[in-house]
This record gives sequence, structure tokens and C-alpha cells, in this order.
Amino acid sequence: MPDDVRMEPAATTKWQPAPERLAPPTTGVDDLYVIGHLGIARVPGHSWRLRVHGREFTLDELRALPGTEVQAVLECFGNPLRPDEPVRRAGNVVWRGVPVATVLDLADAPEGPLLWAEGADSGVFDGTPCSEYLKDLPLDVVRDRGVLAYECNGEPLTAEHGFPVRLFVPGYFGTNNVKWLRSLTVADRRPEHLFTTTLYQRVPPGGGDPEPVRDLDVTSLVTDVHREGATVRVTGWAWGSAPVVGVEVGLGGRWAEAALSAPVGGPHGWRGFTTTVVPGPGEDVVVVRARDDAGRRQPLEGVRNACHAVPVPL
Ligand SMILES: Nc1nc2c(c(=O)[nH]1)N[C@H]1C(S)=C(S)[C@@H](COP(=O)(O)O)O[C@H]1N2
Ligand SMILES: [Mo]
Repeated sequence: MPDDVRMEPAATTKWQPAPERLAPPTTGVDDLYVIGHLGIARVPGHSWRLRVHGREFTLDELRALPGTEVQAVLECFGNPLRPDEPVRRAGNVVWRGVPVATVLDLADAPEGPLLWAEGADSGVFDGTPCSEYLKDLPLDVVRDRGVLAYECNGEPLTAEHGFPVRLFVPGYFGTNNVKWLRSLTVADRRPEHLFTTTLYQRVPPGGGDPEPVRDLDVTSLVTDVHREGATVRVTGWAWGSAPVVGVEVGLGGRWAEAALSAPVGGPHGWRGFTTTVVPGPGEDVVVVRARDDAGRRQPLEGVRNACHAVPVPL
């Protein structure tokens, strides 16, 4: 680890807001969950460099390149040691930065199927020492929509969220969005690493061989349930890698189709849903189920994107 990168202990590395904090269409940076498997890296901006096939970019150089902005959901896959457990860590924020393609072109990067992205954080996760955080992603997808983000919601990234620069790929699980990014390398094979070939692998929902977790599942989150006279209003957000086309709210075995609003900020932002339901005696839990235009629907239970079930307040 270079001397100028300081790791903060694991106690500060995991945080998430209560669901009601996620009611605003754009999530405040203070309400954006934080995950750092190895701790939080404190990286000084002046000495930081992004290495890309022999080229080095300073933060000022990146900021001087033509920028782009994308609002999209950042969502955590969950604890990689318990991959079936829903954690509902997500936010919908605005990223500003440089398209990854711009930097790959300036560096004359070769072609290849994969892009390795390395973060400057180091430490121990689940007993395994790591000299860096590492992910590998399909180069065509990253070239198409990946951003080297240096701002979130119009402000420089905070240390928790990856200062000076992080990778962001709309539609992909949070684990792929490498914080404290320090190098990008085009490659023709997957790297062996705790965070690539060991953890964050799963049998895809349709079955088959384990694959790296990339495309977001279809999912939804309830941010508010309150009584309005004899009815109960249920409100929240739904999103996934494919466009959400419907959200149903269940109560006592009956399902009501909710009204949907347009995705907030762009195609990879979340969509609002709201509806009212009328509880019968003893019906005190609402369940929300989203579906997308790829034909996926949230399972009721047993998986990480199982339906969110929320008690009806008295
Ligand atoms: N360098 C580095 N990048 C990382 C991680 C990490 O531990 N180290 N965690 C990943 C995971 S699992 C998630 S969900 C997101 C969380 O981003 P946030 O803390 O900004 O919300 O960062 C990803 N990028
Ligand atoms: Mo995560």
C-alpha cells in the first residue's frame, strides 16, 4: 500500500439509513449507505493517479476532460457471505465524471473482453488478506456506459464514497463500482481474487454455472406506509437492470396494481410507486412485488430480492 493511502478501521465501513430516509427522489449523500469491505481508504487527491496501460491521469486532468452526468440507483448485492439475505441497501444519486471510454482511448488501451478495475484499499476480509480491492467487468458494457465519477450530487466524492474517483456502471450491482480507483487494465481472462472469482458469484436466477453478480435484480423498497381513514397508503421505489413495468401491493392475499411514476433522472433511476389498500381484520402486513420488461418478478421469499414486507401501523 502506498504510504499516502490510510485505511480507517472496519467499524466505520458499514452503514445504512432507515427506509423512510430514502423517500426523496434523489438520495442525499448523507443518506447513501456505505460499504467498505477492507475499511475506508483516505486517499489524498494531489498525489493520486489513475493508471491505465502506462498512462497516468491526475485528478485535475480527469476534471478537465469533457464530463458526463448520470442519475442511477446504486444498490448493494448484500453480504457476500450470506448472498440470499435481503439487505435493501440502495440510493438514487447523480454521478458526474468522465466516460471510461474517453480515458481508455486517450491511453490507447487494447481491445479485450474484460476490464480489471483496482481500488487502493487494502486489509483483511473474512480472514483473507487483500492488497487491493479488485473487480472485472465486460469491457463493452463499461465502454458503453461506465463513468469515472469524481462528483456525487454536485459535490466532490466523500472519502466514504470513493474520493477521489470511483467507477460507476449504471444497472450493475454496487460491488462492481470500485471506489478509490487506482488502475484500469484491459484483460482477456478473469483475475483470481477474493472479490472476483470467490465471492460475488452466484448461480443465475434461471439456473446454470455460477457467474459474477453484475446486472441488478428486479426489486422494490417501501419507504412509507400510513393510514388514511379506512385505507392504507403504500409508497416506495422499484428498479432493476431492465425497466420496471409494474408493482403490485399485496395485503391479506389480494394484490393491487400500484401507480408508477417515470424513472427519476434517467433509465437507470428508480421509479416511484404508490397505491392504497383496504385492510380487513387482522391484515397487518403489506408486501410489495415489482416486475420488469425482461419478464422477471420478485420472488416472495428466500432470495436477496425477495418482496419487502412491512407492518401496517396501528
Ligand atoms: N474499493 C472498493 N470499492 C467498493 C467496495 C469496497 O469494499 N472497496 N465495496 C463495493 C460494494 S459491495 C458496494 S455495495 C459499493 C458501495 O458504495 P458506497 O459505499 O458508496 O455506497 O461500493 C463497492 N465498491
Ligand atoms: Mo455491496
